[in-house]
Amino acid sequence: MAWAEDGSLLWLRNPVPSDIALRFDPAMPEDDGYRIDGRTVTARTALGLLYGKYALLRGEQGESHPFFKLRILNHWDNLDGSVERGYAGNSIFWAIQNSDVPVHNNQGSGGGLDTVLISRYGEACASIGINGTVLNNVNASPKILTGGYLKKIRRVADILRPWGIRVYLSVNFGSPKALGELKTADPLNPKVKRWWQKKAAEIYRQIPDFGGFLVKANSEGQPGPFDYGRTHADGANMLADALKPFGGIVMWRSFVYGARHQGEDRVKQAVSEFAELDGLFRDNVILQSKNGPLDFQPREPYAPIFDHMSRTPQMAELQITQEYLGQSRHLVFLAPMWQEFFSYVSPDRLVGIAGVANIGTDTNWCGHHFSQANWYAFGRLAWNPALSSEQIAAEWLRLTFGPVHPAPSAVPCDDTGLAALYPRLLSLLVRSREACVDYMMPLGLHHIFRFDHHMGPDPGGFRDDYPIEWCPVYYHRANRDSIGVDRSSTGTGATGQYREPYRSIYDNLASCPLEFLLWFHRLPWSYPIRQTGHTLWQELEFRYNRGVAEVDSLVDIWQQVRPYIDEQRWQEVDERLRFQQQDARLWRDTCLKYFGQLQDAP
Ligand code: GCV
Repeated sequence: MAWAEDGSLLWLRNPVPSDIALRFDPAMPEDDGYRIDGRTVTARTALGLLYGKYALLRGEQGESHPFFKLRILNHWDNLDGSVERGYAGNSIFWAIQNSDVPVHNNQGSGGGLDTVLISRYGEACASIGINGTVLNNVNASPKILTGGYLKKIRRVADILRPWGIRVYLSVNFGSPKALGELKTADPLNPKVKRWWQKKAAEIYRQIPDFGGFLVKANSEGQPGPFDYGRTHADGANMLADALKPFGGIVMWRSFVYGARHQGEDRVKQAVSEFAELDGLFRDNVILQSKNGPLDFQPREPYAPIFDHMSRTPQMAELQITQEYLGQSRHLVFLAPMWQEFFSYVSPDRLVGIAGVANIGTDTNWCGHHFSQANWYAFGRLAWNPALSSEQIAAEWLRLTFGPVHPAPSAVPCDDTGLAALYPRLLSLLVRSREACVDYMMPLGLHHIFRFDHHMGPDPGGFRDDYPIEWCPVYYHRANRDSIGVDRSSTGTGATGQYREPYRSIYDNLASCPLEFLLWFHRLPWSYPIRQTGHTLWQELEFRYNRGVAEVDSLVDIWQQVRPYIDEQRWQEVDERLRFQQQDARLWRDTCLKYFGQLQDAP
């Protein structure tokens, strides 16, 4: 099987066919959708035609329209070129200073910008319908708003515009003060308001289609309106007013804990802080919330904040980079997790979706070849959240590993053997997230990762110099007798934040789904699991072992596809799968040993 030499263009190895007819139809619905009939693409907009061309490449026919208006990647890229929670090299936007780290395909002469790379990124995003990108980390450096950086951002925006991608920035709420231009960043202070208005005007002079700001405020040490006794609404509205004349939006994050509601169960704090503000935000403010109430765990119940903000536009933030799912070293296909979220939070309630990107300067973009499937899946679900995981996985597998057309004559292009193995590969891909839950944290366990880097298990993790919400022991509370957190109405009351029927389903031990059991309930080790006939302890053992066996199956199928995949990619994936195999065992053995010893303690 042939593999494009540059090794980088993922699902776009096959060029868009050149014999396509393109037609405008002003009578089509007012969006960037398309209609494909044979090799004719029809759309109302130029962007619709572009999207349609890529849809044709993946074999689509018929009419299709974007579900979410905002389909945005969030890059947690720092200005020094590093990427927070990035596992695929450095930032593609912000160069590492004085570094000889090679940037692949660096043919661009953009004065510190790899214009070719950024354009390819734009094409890859456009091919799956992504239409916005936040270029820098939510832990934002105030410097991003200074002249030199704005010039650079303008150039990035110019490169991405032909691909239909609008540029957004994360901003530091304390910027006017941090940059030494004002003595305060109080959102109600007239000078502060004026500062942001001027800054917005300066940005729009350079980038007329600039999208707006993403803000992490009063969270994990970031400055925010609380610093001045103001509310999140005061802060968000002040920025929204500055952007409004230019059509910009503010995406204000609800990921907060340890500030105003310090000491409360961490998973309750977003609702405690934001619910009372519903209806108080300007119409160009969108509340952006992570899918779960904690922090991108392999499995969480949905975040109940989505049930509380009926008068505020909302966006869901999903994490494509696998901070808590084996990073770029485990094969975990995330579409099933995101679909699970949509089964609780109807996409109709959301105006957009954001995905924390897993993209860096690694030659294969994402560190693990299969992590590209998560970038792809994010785009496809942002376009159509009703797509099945199977369909997305099948598309991606075919585009990524299928034959390259036209096949180079020197390489025999027989994919019948691979086709025979596809169903198994596909099914393992789709099951890989459930496998990860099983070998890391089954039955609703969560956040038992090693400190700081979040790779690997540390069920006994405790440091008294850290906030308790960063310590694994806070999340399972296991002792000699029991394990789990009572978040029911007799415990922290987190179940009370959910709409019915979920409030009752989760609150009641008998109806609580097994996958959330220890998230919502604290139970003795001998608790009988009605559905399986196991005790709680036996069920944990069973699930840990099941997860490990699934990874073994992945390794096995990867051996079988070897003849049909180019050797380089096969080797690179194989090496990571073997690491995952070891790591799954490490998770199982460490957790079972720790929990087992607790029960044996005198
Ligand atoms: C960008 C978690 C991550 C942080 C991240 C934060 C957030 O705490 O570990 O790296 O910061 O979430 O989403 O703001």
